Amino acid sequence: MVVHEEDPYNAEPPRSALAEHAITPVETFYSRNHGELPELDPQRWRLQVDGLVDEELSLSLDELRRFEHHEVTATLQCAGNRRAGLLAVRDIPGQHPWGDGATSTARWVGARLADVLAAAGLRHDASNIAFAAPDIAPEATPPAPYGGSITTGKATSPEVLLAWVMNGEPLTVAHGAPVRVVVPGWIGARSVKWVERITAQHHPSDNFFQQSAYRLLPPDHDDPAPGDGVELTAVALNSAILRPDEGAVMTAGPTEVTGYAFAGGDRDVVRVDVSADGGRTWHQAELDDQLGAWAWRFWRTTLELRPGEHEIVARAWDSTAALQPEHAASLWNPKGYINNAWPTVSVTAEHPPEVHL
Ligand SMILES: Nc1nc2c(c(=O)[nH]1)N[C@H]1C(S)=C(S)[C@@H](COP(=O)(O)O)O[C@H]1N2
Ligand SMILES: [Mo]
Repeated sequence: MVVHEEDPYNAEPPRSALAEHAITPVETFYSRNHGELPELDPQRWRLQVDGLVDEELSLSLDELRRFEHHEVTATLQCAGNRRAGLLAVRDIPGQHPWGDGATSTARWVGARLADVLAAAGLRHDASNIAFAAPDIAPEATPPAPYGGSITTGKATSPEVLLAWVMNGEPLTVAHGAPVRVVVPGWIGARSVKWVERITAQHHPSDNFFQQSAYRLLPPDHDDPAPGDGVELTAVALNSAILRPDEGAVMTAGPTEVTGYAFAGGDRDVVRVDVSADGGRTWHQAELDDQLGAWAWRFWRTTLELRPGEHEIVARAWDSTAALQPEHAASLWNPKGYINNAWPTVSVTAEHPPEVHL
């Protein structure tokens, strides 16, 4: 793993490791933590459901597991994924320089948040569902527990889970044990780990990570107040080249190029173009089978590389016919979120060794 910070633990898999499996093994899955990992006792853990509900609930893990179980294959993607590309435009102090690996895909099993909210008698006037966790984030002023919220419309969609299983195994502490929220298609920040409280309310969460972090600010906005900028919700259409790696040196000839593409919200990836000449000419990549409506799509193509330097570029299209933006420079923002510019890697193809007969 490429470790950006030991404590709290923040790490992403290198491109080559991410490319190996469309369902990311737990030990390869990126980790994004804003505070020290809380070790919760699953026997004593309870989930409070309160706010605009007819009947408040306090569920033990066993009680939560009595709700119908559902499996969803979902990609989590941090809003800071590919920030390194924005840092190349202009500095972003105090933020991790994530590469293409602050995203991973798993099979999650849990109860539907919709079912739990229905059991509590969710009131019609609730517009937002807020989540609270016990881990303390020092970056909040003053230091405060992690939290966030999603709209009631999303919260009552069938894909949103309170999950306790990841890839067939009990959820690990690093990924939110005993129970985390999984909000497929939305930025990773809303998939609150170690969730302890769910509150139905008239407004978004007032947590630091809803009001101050994970908001898109204009480039010149350097002294933001809580609530400034745009709250980040669905993930923007994005892609990355996973093979070959940046700076690779290979023998000229047919070269396999692979990567992922992910369209957040309820959009799908429908096309990926790949160029071997910096975007002058394009080939359409083959898309791997869809893993489900909420997962990334791996893509692959073979480019014929002549001896010399090449700039490989990719660009994805989604089911609304939207294309990724070309340049990171137009996307730069003070916190370095959602860099979804066309990914590029520079490689060198060498003459094949001469064969003397
Ligand atoms: N309680 C809590 N939940 C959290 C976080 C956190 O720091 N604390 N990080 C969020 C962010 S920013 C992301 S991108 C995802 C990362 O999930 P992972 O570490 O399982 O990959 O968890 C989200 N949920
Ligand atoms: Mo994140």
